[in-house]
Amino acid sequence: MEVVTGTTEYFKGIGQIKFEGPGSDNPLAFRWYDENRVVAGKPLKEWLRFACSYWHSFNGNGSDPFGGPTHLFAWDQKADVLDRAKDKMDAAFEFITKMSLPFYCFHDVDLVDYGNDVAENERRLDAITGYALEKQQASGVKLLWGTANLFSHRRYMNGAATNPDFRVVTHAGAQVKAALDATIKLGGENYVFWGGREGYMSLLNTNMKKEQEHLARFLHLSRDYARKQGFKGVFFIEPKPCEPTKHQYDYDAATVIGFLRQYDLLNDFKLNIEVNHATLAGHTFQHELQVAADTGLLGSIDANRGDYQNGWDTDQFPNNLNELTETMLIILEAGGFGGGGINFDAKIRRNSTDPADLFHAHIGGMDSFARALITADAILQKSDYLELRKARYASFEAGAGKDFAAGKLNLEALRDLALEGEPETISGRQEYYENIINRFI
Ligand code: XLS
Ligand code: NI
Ligand code: NI
Repeated sequence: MEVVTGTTEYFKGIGQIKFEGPGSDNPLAFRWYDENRVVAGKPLKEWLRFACSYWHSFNGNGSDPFGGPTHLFAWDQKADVLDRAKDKMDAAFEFITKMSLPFYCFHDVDLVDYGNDVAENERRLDAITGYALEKQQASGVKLLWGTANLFSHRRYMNGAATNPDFRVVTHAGAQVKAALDATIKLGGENYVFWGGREGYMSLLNTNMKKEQEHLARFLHLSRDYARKQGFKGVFFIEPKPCEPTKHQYDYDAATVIGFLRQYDLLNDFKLNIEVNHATLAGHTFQHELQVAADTGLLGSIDANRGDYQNGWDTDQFPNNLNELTETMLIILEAGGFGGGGINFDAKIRRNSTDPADLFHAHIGGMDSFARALITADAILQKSDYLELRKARYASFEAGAGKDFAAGKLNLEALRDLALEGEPETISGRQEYYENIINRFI
């Protein structure tokens, strides 16, 4: 990939990050992410399909509830809205190409500031996506997914598609229409719905059934519009249990799958599973991935991690090899992503203020995933992991167990078979399985 800079170079002194192998002592190099290395029949770059998230990397200014911005961006200075947006895009493509990230993801309002005028917002988005198209063509970087931010503007404080006021729903519709147009124009491979405020703060003032019906209706309209415009990609729902609402309707993977089934959306929608959302829902990330994979709906992931002491979506960069190896076991067994990839929905800390910090964060995330994929593949190829798990269910492979699984036995038959006596105990061997992971890291 060619490095693409604008007239100003924003990350001066940092060149393109290269693979140098585990022996390298260069902190600005990949040790494991050799994009062309073939694992399980495909190069790493095709398995992993890394994406940079525009909002964290180029808009996230380090502010928190206790203090204002600490990241003062050189690309965020000009007075004119579009000039500022173009500077930001120059910085974004410089970073993305220096990192050799094949994809990026955005919300409409990440690319350019929105005001309250619907038609003016459409013009702004159209202008900046024209510029993005040039950048994509010059670099070969592609859009993994686009989305609309339906949670920051104050009009969405009671929800967007699920707002009790229809006039707010119309604004959500206008915004999604424009975001779909932008995604299609840029050849976006997928489109995401994260329902930040699609939920409630109190059931006392909420008609949950009505709101969920409106959400389903809204998704149907969006799908129909995009298909009419020729969009061939996948729509993703990104589950999250809460934050900013007390309860979010897309609570977790199982809840979303039930919703998609109930409202006849299974043909067009898959899931975008985020690590820290899984843990907020009281699950592991692996659990959420497995639920999605078992239904054939594992579309994409938002990679990050929470903090063991903090109960909110801290969006830290991933670095836990044990957990990532378990993750990659599931993704490998599922045959990869259904249209998506790995979007780093993650941010550097408030006090990470060197331009190099953004590079270290992404290098760490990409290397961790690459190493986890290589490790998981070795486990599947060289260990007894799959055989052992299969053997646990051997009693369903023949005789009465097989008949039961095929629906050929009734409850009375089970009772009669139980007369054969008490089964011997069989170990679940959990410690043995855990050690397999460590053996191959
Ligand atoms: C917030 C979500 C958000 C989505 C995109 O928690 O993760 O960043 O990925 O709207
Ligand atoms: Ni996310
Ligand atoms: Ni999140």
